[in-house]
Order: sequence, then structure tokens, then C-alpha cells
Amino acid sequence: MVFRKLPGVSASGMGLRLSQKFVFLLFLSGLVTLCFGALFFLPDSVRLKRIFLSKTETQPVTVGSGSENDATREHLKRPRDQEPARGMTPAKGETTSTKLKSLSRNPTVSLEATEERLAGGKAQEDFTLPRSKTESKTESKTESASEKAATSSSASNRAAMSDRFSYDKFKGCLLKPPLGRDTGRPSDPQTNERREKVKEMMKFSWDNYKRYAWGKNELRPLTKNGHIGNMFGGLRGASIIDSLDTLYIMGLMEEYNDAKEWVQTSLDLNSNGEASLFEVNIRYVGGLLAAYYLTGEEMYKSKVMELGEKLLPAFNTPTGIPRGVINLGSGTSWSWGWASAGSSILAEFGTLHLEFVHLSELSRNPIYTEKVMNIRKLLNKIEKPHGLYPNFLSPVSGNWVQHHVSIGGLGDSFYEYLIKSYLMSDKTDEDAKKMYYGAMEAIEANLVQKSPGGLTYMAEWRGGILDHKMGHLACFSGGMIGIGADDGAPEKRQHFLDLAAEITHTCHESYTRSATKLGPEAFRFDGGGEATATRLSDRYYILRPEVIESYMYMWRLTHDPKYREWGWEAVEALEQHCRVESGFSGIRDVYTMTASHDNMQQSFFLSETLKYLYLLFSDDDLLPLEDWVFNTEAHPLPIIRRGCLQDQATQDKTVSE
Ligand code: DMJ
Repeated sequence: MVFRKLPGVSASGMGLRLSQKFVFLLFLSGLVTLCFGALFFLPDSVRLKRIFLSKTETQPVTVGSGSENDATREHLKRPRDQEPARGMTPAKGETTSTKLKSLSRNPTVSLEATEERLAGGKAQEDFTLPRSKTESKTESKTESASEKAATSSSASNRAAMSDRFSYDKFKGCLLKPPLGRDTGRPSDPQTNERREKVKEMMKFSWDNYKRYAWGKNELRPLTKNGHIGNMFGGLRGASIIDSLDTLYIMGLMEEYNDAKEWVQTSLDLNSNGEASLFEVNIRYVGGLLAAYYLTGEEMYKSKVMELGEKLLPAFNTPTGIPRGVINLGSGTSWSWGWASAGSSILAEFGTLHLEFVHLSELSRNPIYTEKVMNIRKLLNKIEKPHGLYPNFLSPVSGNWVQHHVSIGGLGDSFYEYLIKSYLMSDKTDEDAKKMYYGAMEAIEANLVQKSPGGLTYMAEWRGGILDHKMGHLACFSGGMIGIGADDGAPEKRQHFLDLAAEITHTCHESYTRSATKLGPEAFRFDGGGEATATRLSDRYYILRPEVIESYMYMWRLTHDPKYREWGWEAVEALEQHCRVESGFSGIRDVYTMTASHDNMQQSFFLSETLKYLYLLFSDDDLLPLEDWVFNTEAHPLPIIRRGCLQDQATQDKTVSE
């Protein structure tokens, strides 16, 4: 007998007392738990770790189906403050609540980043800090759904991209010169004078940025210094990148050359900070792509390729839906802390398509197109409530997290990129077309409303309940519906054009009904108000472009002179209320004449607001819509004429043979 009876010890079991046994077992189980827990801290290469953890850590999830394991793991990492809002249905499988991996990192509370998104991004509601660091590094070790999709479609993509990108061929496939016959100069003297005024505003904004904030992201025009913030992960010069194409099309060549030199010598892409994937994509990738296509400078191309590669790890999630935040150095990505249940935002992962297709075009590497096509595939496949696309989607399960639908913040540019993807593909991307018109039908059935005073507006939808509010951001939709009118069903074309005009009219009303003649951040159609902000917190204007953007498109589509008049009203209001000694600044209340400035000259003012105004007062042959689509930051990207490019390649081959 191995265990002998000891004197004074009871005869139970191994000769230990019950309480001693209990303590021993407790110690043993503690030890086992500790050893298991320690596995998480071992380097990825350690064999033991791979043996014990590989199954759960690397399980791939097929597009659209979701996986309970992954969903649960994801939830395990989610801090408590990120439970789905009350009354909202959590995604399937997301019910367990423990913390595990998140404990190994210390989430930084980034109030500044959040405030910046409030100021600059389209996706900007439901703020809850701190941010969740639901890391995707481990998931990246497996073949994600997007990578699978990538492999399957890469063969056909590669075939279409077998030759190197040639700038000359690209130029040869444009229908018109990008800058028009005479740089878009209008023959009408008054319009030309107005155009010159806008150019002067650009020069004034730029000069002050250069003087006080050179190399920083934005100018603070009151304190006369620069602002860096942390929206771009340590990247600098957002105002420079955002201005390149505006300076170029305005013929401000000295300024453009300064900007170009800065990109060449000082744009450092080796930053190691936490960036918004969406913001870096629309401003930096979009800005560099546009600069390359307009000028043919190879330097922009190599910069943008380098940056594009740094964004790829954000897609290493079980579904291939990227998370919102990425560390540009390490490639680690996570969801915004304020986004429900670790979700990704529709307007963020849905606003990559145009730029990523062009990254593939230039690099001849299909990976970028495959990443965004995978997003498309998933969105196509999952069920949509009433045909609508909610704003929050789990990158783990691939299910909607909340049923909030909006054409403004959080949703907006997703819809914009559907129709623009179709147009940019030379009208060959039938899926994008189908999704866009399908979405429009659902939007019209569920969101489009008429106010008692006869104004047409887009309400927001919260699980079937309408919120009669329209954000300034949603005002881009006038232009979007306008450019999409022509390719709709023949019987709906005029209807779409009318709807676009009505929405643009409503947005103009939101401007005319304020004391400053600038529009508030959000306006309502209930509580006795019509197209006015009722909450104090909605009264600000931060130099946003969306209303002017719609004027520009509606002008190009209809040539109704009222759009130029409305644009001019905006110029006068900007001059009167936003121009300060050293630049342009947002204002805190559009309903009061005693301006309180927010001390920020947003980079999108240079990229979008002033560019759209300049185009509004130019002839249509400056960046003609037959050849160009504008990304959501107003950076022009060319329509890809695959047929023409291939014909040219064949011709070249024949000649050389
Ligand atoms: C810009 O950065 C882009 O237009 C983006 O899509 C939304 N927010 C700002 C302008 O308001």
C-alpha cells in the first residue's frame, strides 16, 4: 500500500483530513489555472502554446455565417461598457461576459481621438470610452475568410492585370484633358470673379497653414499654431496631403510645389501610432492617389503603395471585415471603444472600395480589390432589415449588432461608394449597381419623409422607429442621388433627379434659416422645428462641405443657376463668420451673429469645401464627371476603362512584335 495510515490522521482517502484534501485540491487547481493562463503570455512561436490554443484562436469563419466560438472569444475581450445598448439585439453568440485577453493590455483612453472624430469623421455617434482593444493579431495567423475569397478570385484578377500599370496608357484612355480646355475658366465674368475669390480663400488658408502649422495636421487659426491629434496614427501633414490636388487644379503652382516637396522629403510613413483606418484611407490614400493620377509623379505612387500595405493587417479578422483602428507600425487592430459591442462601422469599412481598387490597379496586386470585394460579398449575403443596412456590424460574427440606420454619420459614405464604385468601374460593376439601387429603394420606403412645411428629408431609423433628424453629413446625399439618377430604372430617372433636388433644397433651407447663413451640424423636423437645430449641441458648423458638394453636383447635372447662387451665399457667410486673421475657423453656433470660433481649420475645408466651390464656379470640363469620381474627401480618382487599357496593351504588343 503506497499510502499508510498515519497516527492522528483520519482514515479517509489518502490518509488526509477532508479539509486538508480540500486545500490541496484548491492549490492544485490554482496551479493548473495559472499554468494555462501563462500560455497566453508565451511568444507565439512556443510549441506548447500552439498545441493548446491553436484550435480556438485560429478557427476561420466563413463569410456571413459567423462563429459562436469566435464571437464568444471576442466578447470575452470586450470591456463591460461595451454591451449592446438596451433594447438592441446582440449578435448571435455574443452573450458570454468575461474578460480575458483585454486584461493583458492597458487600453488608453483617447478622448482627443474621439473628439476629433466628432469633428471630422462621418462615423461619429454613441461615444463610450474607453476604447476596446480587441486585438486581431492572433486572428491574423489563420487564413481569414477574406483571404480565402482572395485566393479564389485572385486568378481572374491577375489575368486582368497581367501588364504593368502605365501612366501614358491611363492618360490615353481619358475622354478629356483633366484640367479642361482652359483650366475650367468660365466665360461669364461674374462667375470667374467668384471663382477667383474661392482661389484667394484657398491661398489664404494655405499660407496661414504654411506659416503657423507647417507639417502638422491642421492649423489652429486663433492660437496660430499647429494641431497633430491622434486620428492619423502619427502621420503628419494631413492638410498638405488633402491640399495637393486642390492647389494643382487651382493653378497655385508655387504652393503645390512646396506641398510636393514636403511629401517627397518629410512624409514619414514609418509611424507607430493608432490610426483610424477610414480617415487614413480617405485623406492620405485618396490624396496621394489623386495627386499621382493628376500629375504622373512616381513619388506619389510609391508613397501610396507603401501606405496601402500598412493598412492590410486591419482586414485580418474572422470575417475579413476590418476593425476601425489600426496601429500602423505593428499592424494590430481593434474596434472603437464607442462602437457597440466591438463592432465595425458601416461608413468606415464601406468606404474603402474606390481607393483599394486603385491600389490594386497601380500595384497590379489584386489583394486590395479582394479585401474590399470580400466586404461586399458579406454585405450582399447577410439579411438586411427591410432591405436597410444597419450601421454596426461585428467583424467577428459578421452579424449586425444594432439596428440603427442612417444616411448621415455612421452610414453615409457606404452608400456613396456603392454608386461611385459602379461609375468608377466604367459601369461594369453590376453588383455595386444592384446594391445601390436596392438600398435606395429601402431608403425611400423607410427613411425619406416630407415635413409639414413641404421639405423632403432623410430621417434616421432605429429598429423601426424614426428619428426625425438630419445631419449636415447626410446632405451629401443630394449629390449622390443626382449622380445616380441616370443609371436607375428608366421610369425612375426623373424621380431620382427630383429627389436629389428636393434634398439639396432642404439642406439649403438649413443654411438660410440660421442667422449666419451657415448650416448646423444636425437639424430636426419635430418639436415644432423645420430644418433647424433644436439642441444646443447641434448648432455648430465646422467648415463641412456636404451641402456645397450637393450644389456642385446639382449644378453639373441641371445647370440651374440657383446652385451657383447658393454656393455664393455660402462663400459670403464663410467670409463673414469663419474667416479670422490667420485662417478659417469653425463656429460654435450658427444661430448667433457674435461668433465663437472653435480654433480649427479642418483639412477637409481645403480638400473638399473649397474644391467643390471652385468646381461650382468652373466650367464642367475641369475634372469632367465622364472621367473622374471624387472619393468621399473630394479627391478625384479616374474611371477605370479596362477595355481601353487592354486594347492599348494589345496594340503595344503588336507594335513591339
Ligand atoms: C470628410 O472628412 C469626409 O467628407 C468624410 O466622408 C466625412 N466627414 C468629413 C467632412 O465633413
